[in-house]
Amino acid sequence: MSDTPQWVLDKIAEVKAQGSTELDLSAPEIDGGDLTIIPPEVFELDFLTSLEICRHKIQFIPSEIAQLENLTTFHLSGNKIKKIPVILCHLSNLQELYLYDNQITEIPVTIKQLSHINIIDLHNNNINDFSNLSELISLRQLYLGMNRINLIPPSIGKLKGLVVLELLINNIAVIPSEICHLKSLEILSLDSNLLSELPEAIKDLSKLMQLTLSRNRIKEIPACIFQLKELRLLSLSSNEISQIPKDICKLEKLEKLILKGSTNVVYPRDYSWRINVSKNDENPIEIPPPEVVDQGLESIRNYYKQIREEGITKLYEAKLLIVGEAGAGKTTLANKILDQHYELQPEDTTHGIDIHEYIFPYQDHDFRVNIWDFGGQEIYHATHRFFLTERSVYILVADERKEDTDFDYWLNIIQLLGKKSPVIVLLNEKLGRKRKINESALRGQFPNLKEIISLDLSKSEEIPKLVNKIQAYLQTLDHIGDPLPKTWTNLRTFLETDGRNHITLQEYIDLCDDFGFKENTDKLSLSQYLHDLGIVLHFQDDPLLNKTVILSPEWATDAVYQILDHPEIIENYGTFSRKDLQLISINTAFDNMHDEVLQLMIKFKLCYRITETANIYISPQLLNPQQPKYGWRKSNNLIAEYRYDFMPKGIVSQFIVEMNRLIKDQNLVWRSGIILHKDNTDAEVIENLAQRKITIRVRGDHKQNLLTVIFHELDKIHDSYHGLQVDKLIPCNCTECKPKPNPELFPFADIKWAISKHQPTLQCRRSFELVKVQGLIDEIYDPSTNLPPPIPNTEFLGDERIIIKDSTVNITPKAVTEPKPESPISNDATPKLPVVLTSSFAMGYLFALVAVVILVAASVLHPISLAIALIGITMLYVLIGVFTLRAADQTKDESMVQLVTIVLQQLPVLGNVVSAIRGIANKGN
Ligand SMILES: Nc1nc2c(ncn2[C@@H]2O[C@H](COP(=O)(O)OP(=O)(O)OP(=O)(O)O)[C@@H](O)[C@H]2O)c(=O)[nH]1
Ligand SMILES: [Mg+2]
Repeated sequence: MSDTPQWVLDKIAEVKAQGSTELDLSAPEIDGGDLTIIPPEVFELDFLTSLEICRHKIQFIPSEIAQLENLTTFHLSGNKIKKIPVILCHLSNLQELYLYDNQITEIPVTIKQLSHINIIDLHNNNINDFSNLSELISLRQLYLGMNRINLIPPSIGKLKGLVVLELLINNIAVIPSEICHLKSLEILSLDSNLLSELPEAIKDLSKLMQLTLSRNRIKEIPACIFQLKELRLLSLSSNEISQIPKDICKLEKLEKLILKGSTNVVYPRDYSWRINVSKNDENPIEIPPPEVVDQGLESIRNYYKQIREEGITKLYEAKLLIVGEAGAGKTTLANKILDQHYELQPEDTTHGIDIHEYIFPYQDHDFRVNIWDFGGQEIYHATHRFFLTERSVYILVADERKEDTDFDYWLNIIQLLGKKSPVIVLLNEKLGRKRKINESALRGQFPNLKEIISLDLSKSEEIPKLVNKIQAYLQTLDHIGDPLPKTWTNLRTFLETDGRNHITLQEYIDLCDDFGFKENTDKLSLSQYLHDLGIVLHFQDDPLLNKTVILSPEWATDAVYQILDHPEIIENYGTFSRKDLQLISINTAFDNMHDEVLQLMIKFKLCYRITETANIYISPQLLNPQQPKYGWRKSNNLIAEYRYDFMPKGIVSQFIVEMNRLIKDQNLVWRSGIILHKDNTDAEVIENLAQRKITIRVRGDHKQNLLTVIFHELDKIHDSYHGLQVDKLIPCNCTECKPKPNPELFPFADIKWAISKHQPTLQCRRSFELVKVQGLIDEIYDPSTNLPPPIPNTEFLGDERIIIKDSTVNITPKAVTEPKPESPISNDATPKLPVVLTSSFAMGYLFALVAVVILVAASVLHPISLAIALIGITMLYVLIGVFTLRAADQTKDESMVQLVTIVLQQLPVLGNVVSAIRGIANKGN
């Protein structure tokens, strides 16, 4: 009797009855299918033109395949095929061959017999040589991503009809010049390889519309690219490119230039997350200035147009940031830089930030430095992320006497926010006191730490040397001497002389017009550039704040900090009313600007308005540090966690501001935590700075929904710190963990990795149960929130070829037939033993096995006793298993023999042997 499952026989009968020439036996989910061979009945259907059997466990293609001589489409992706048999090449009518997501290592030489082949998709296999494909002159699309290719054969030039060539995620270091013969090529994907240059011959690909080269080692955009007149999309993110040359303007048809991030990355297949592109994948671009580049391709084109029309000037201006704990000597240092003969005196503590202008001569120019002297008190730390900018020089001042400086925290936050900006540590030996710090360890950990200087600021003779060093580091900043259009520097000089603290966006735009700016993108690029250099403040992404350009950053920071520093507000644990602001009368300069100041604070996530009252605000970092007492039922919670390599201060206070609309009881919000309430559901979110983690517990009717919202908000905050290393952990939902208040947690990175590897399950470390990856995601994500899923499942392919899939799937461009989703295969029909048996009993079985072997080895037992003991242990286990299955009524239709096989298959060691024997038996059939 045939072993072919009934559902296959039914499908075949249906095809015959309908007179269809297409048969699809694919499983809906990866590894979801249970076929280990192509059912023999299929080979009787010699009228088939299309056969699809995807996502099963098929290991080989039998010779009977040659009987299907009418096949034009053969789709066997997502199986376990190791070899393309020669016999397959006899299918001379074949036009489309899909064998992706298999384990193929070689392409047979006979493949050249497929003289009508149009599409070959072999992505995600183990192929390293594809030269045998070179004779297939009818080939239009070739997909070879995710293989082990390190060489493109020169014979590739013979594939003259090729339209799509996809070779991403391989180890290719060189492209042969013969590629220039591919005159029909429109899409060339070479991301995630080892390329540092391209052959000049690329310029001859006159039809090329899409060239993707992200994640390679390119330092300079190869000049030949600028001759590809038809190019619409060029992707270069995550390379080492520092300059976009003006020749980019020659690519008139270019619509998209991708220089960082994964958004809009376009692939013929959905690789986006197999290659794990993140939005932080950038290039170290200096020219044009990053603010111009960030505004997009049009802005880059305008920048060069302006330079062409008006000529250039150079900018010698930079920001020097002095940070450290309160009383360390920052203000004293700032004063010493401004005037080396400055006499030390008792200084008032700095409120917020003091900004000073400092000018020194440099190469016949004035080099202008904006010194930002930060108040050291803890309360100011939460706003650091707005002001600790890139492309600046940092001085971390540490008081040697107090020894209170947390070098790890400061150097980490500077590295996170200042990126490659050089850092000088100044050990201020007040009263000549010195301390040893572990200099080499710090230097190893923080490559941007340039100098550690010990010095007593009261000794004037040591100051000139220090100031010279600071000047030298300022001069080495990459943007110094950047060419800028003349209009930019003219307007910058004008703004400097403008006495106003702030102007409206319209006034700024009018000024730009007066100075000859033509494009709006240029005006915004300039305000962003000045914002980054600390010259103005313009928050372009905030709907209220973007209407004001703050010409005096100090004015704005003073306003904010005077509120936070106010004793009454501190005493009220951060609660204040709009009226209080007038009473405080922080500074007459703020009159009529209270709304803007409040909005600035909300923008900085420093306060929120209590929803139920009209004008009461709360600043969460001033809240009571004491966690309030409240009851929390621990059963049936949804648990999650974030763990940080380095945890910046203020994440939870920003979160509180963002989520304030879900606060039901203001008494249940404290400095490091919050209780949220939504639709009969509560969530507790608590920050633990010492352990560098945030823990989340959710209980109630709509746990997934609330957790989806919490994840979304926290992820948004994390994203605002580009490069923050944080892992999200989500709960295991195996039968043992699910009811527990402390389930096993899976790092989200593992989930992504499992999906990229087509691994449908992960093993719980506690119960050893296999849990479905998709099930883990479903547990934490509620699509009804309309928030983006934790793992993107849609990709947009240029000319509206939209690809929509579940998160574990492959993608097919328009030309390729999409596998039909529905299939009668159940996901996993095999009855499962209870976890107790598969975990603890299995362990017991293994233990007994090892014990018996040791006893034999030690000659305590005779080898015959070993055999008897093994059989005895196994039989005992099998009996228990069989009776358990019967008792659970999972298997009323199974015979005793089948039940024994099922139990044996779930035993460690023996299970593998039984499966192997079954596999061989099936092959034999
Ligand atoms: N003797 C001596 N006193 C110093 C030295 N550096 C700073 N001081 C004194 O230490 C006190 C605090 O110095 P500041 O420069 O105000 O410290 P700060 O880091 O700006 O402090 P905050 O603004 O509160 O963050 C002042 O009274 C200084 O005069 C030093 O090198 N030697
Ligand atoms: Mg100070």
